[in-house]
Amino acid sequence: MDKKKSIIKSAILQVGIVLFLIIGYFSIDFNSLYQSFKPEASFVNQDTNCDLHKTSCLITIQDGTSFELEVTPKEIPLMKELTFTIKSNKKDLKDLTLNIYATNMFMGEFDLPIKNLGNNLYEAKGTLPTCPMGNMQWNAEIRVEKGLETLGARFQFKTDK
Ligand SMILES: [Cu+2]
Repeated sequence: MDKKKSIIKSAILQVGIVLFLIIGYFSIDFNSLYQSFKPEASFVNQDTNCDLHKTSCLITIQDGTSFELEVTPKEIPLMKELTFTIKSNKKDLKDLTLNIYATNMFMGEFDLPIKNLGNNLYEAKGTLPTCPMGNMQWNAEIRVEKGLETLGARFQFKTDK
C-alpha cells in the first residue's frame, strides 16, 4: 500500500515539474529578451494604415531622410527570394543594412546589405524562412548613425505560411 502511494506521489511530482517547465518556456518572451540586447535606436514606425502587401510605404526619419520601401513579390512569400527596393531623397547613403526579424516568435535575424543602385534607388535581397506556426509579424529596420545617436526606420509586415 505504501509503495503504491509513493509511486503516485513521484508521478505527480514528475508531472508537476514538466508542467512547470512548459509554462515557464511559454511565459518567458525570449524574442523581446533577445531584442533588448541590441544597441538602442530611435525608430520612426511605418504608418499602420500602409500595407506592404498592397503598396510601397514611406517613412521619413528625424533628420529628414526618407525611405520608401517596396517588397516584391507583393504576397511576401516565405522560402522565396524577396526584393526590397528602397527609394530615398538622399543618394549618397552608405553601409546600410535591412535588419529583419519576427516579433511574435524567434525566427532568427537577417541582416541584408543594402546596395546603392544610383539615382536615389537602393536594393536588398533575401529569403525568409518557413514557419511552423504561420502568421508571423516582421519588423524590417534601417539604422542610420547620426553622430552619437542612432536613428532608424521601422517597416512592418505580416506573412502567412
Ligand atoms: Cu515563426
